[in-house]
Amino acid sequence: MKFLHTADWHLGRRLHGQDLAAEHDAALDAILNLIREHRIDALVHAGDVFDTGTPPQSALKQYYSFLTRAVQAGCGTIIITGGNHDSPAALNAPRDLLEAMNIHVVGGATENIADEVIAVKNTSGTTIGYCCAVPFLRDKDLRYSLPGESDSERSQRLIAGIRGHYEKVVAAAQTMNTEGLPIIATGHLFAQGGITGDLDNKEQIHVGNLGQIGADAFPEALVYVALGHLHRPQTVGKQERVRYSGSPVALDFSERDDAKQVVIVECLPSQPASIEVVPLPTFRRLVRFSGTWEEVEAALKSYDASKYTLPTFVELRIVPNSEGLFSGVNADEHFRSLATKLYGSQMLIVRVVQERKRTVPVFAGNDDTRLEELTREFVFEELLKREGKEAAQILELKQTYRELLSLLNERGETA
Ligand SMILES: [Mn+2]
Repeated sequence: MKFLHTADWHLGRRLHGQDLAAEHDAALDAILNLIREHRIDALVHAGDVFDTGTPPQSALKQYYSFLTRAVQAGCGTIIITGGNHDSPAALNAPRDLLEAMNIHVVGGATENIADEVIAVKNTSGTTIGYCCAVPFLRDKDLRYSLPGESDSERSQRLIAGIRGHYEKVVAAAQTMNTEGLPIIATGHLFAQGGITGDLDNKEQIHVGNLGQIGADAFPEALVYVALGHLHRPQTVGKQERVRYSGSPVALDFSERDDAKQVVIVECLPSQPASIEVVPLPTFRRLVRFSGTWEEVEAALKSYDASKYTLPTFVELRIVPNSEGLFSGVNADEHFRSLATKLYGSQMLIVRVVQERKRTVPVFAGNDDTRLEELTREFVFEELLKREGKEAAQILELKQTYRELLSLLNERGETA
């Protein structure tokens, strides 16, 4: 069984108002080429197909067009699992139709766990392996939260729930697998020791976080675990078989220096998986220039924008110089017109942040922290403390707040 592992496409994503459809198109074309070149039997998507639960029509078109072309390129089986950004209902809506083309969709945890086990078939219709297609597991898929539960109790409950889920789904796969074929799994979760981008992504990760899972949560019977959720490619707990493919395109300035790739895996019965990491080209460069006005201007002038197919997207972070003053000129206007003069349509400044010295601290004792570096939950807790709420009350309100966030998250209305 030879399959391609990818995740976190976030089709329909906009970055500070800019459409990322062009790099998505290019990355999907590159994946299709790999499917042909490497004679891939199956495509395995570990979640976050779309950026929101209600993706734009253009993103849906991209998705369906890709699926059709992947089948034409020789994919015998396609497995799509839902991530925290996906709406399970939206992803599942065309399930019966797609099944006719051997495209299997598991948008959310299924009522009968055996429904998450997919027989992977090649183009001749021969079963060559099994995939435990586990989507992002929501609180309600695991166990309901208990009143008065502490953070660590909650985390332990979730971890136990996730472990239990994998034990059950692998047992179901083993029952079906009378031929002794390789069994793999997917997952959309935050694994222990996982490296996220810089602070920009903190909020996103925390909202979708369901406690941290170690590599040992995945039964030994799994020859490979294809993970999604973290956008930077990495293995979990130094185990080669448990890894994140990462996102195929940079979705945020925090990912500007990350390698983008897919993983091609070949599994033969009773052998460790043979794993090949295949880098994807950078179609669009995301760049951040930070420093004083003068430093940012110098960096902008010395940049080489000619190396990439698509216009470079730039974020500027300007800090006050030693006199503590900005130049009197409007920064947005100044740098945008400078970029146009230097690079024409090859560069677009999508965001200019002017960092001012804060006069009122965000919260006591840490006057350098910027609001966007904090998680929502942290800010909420600080507010409760400031209002003089008691510890027990804070615990309860935090839990309600969390449930509310996760509800919103499920509807794709946030993060
Ligand atoms: Mn994601």
